[in-house]
Amino acid sequence: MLPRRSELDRPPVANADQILLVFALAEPTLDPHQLSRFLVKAESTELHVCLCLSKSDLVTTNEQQHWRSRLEAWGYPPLLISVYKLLGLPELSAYLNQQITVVSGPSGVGKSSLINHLVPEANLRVGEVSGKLARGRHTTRHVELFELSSGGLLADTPGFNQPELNCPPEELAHHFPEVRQHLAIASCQFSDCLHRNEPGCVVRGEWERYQYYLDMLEEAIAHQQTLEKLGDAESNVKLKTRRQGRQEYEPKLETKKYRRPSRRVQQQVLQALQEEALLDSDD
Ligand SMILES: Nc1nc2c(ncn2[C@@H]2O[C@H](COP(=O)(O)OP(=O)(O)OP(=O)(O)O)[C@@H](O)[C@H]2O)c(=O)[nH]1
Ligand SMILES: [Mg+2]
Ligand SMILES: [Zn+2]
Repeated sequence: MLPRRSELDRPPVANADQILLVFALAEPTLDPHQLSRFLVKAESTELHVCLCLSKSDLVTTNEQQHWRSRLEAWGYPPLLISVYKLLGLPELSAYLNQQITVVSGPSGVGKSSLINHLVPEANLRVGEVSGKLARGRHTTRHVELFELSSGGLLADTPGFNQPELNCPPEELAHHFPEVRQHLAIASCQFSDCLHRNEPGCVVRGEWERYQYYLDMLEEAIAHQQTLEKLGDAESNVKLKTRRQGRQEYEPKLETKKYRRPSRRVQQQVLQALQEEALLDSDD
């Protein structure tokens, strides 16, 4: 096994250099909230993120231009492609050259179709999109690496629709290029500013995704609180400070195991488990 330079948990891929996030311009409809969640999730890996908009053959040039300038303002100049009409593919190939790239995105956006075009011998199964929302059908079920003839590896991955936002609340803002840009020229009055209502905040303001940031922040805070409570309820070790300030974990007393957790903790654990089950079934 080679040493690991990077490691993703979902999809499980080690030593990737970059993420190619694929979203379709249509079929399924491009949802800016969903795209933002994927972008934040991708940024949290600290790998380089490239945004690719597929199925450009399905929309007008006006629509293409709309998304191009909107996403440029977010900090992600997109690469527009069509596998059907063979558009934008040489530019994309240049980006993939000699790199290990994870291809990620919702189900049905054409990840496997793209890889089939770039690596014909991959011969991947491709699925129809269906239903009113033209959702994908989760055709790809596993992660596989393919070798590009020009050098480099591409990982096909199963699409999923709702990435979980599990980054610490104080890190969230750094996953928005717009915020990084603000903070490169000025600082908030408080170093631990969460950019909500704090005085002297330089991030709060009129950028398009500011409300998305606030919504995701609420979610990240709730997620952290659930984790803390789960930890409290389930942990069977406790931190003990010994002589000379040395800290050690020691098992909690046996009797603890039989003590009923409080109703409140039981409720929270249940709720967290239910949410987890819902997220899984959404995939
Ligand atoms: N119009 C158009 N349709 C495309 C294009 N590329 C792929 N498709 C269609 O999009 C549908 C989904 O393609 P897939 O390659 O299976 O999508 P995927 O992203 O791998 O989906 P999952 O494996 O479910 O995550 C198929 O019906 C493809 O034929 C394109 O450039 N234009
Ligand atoms: Mg696929
Ligand atoms: Zn601030």
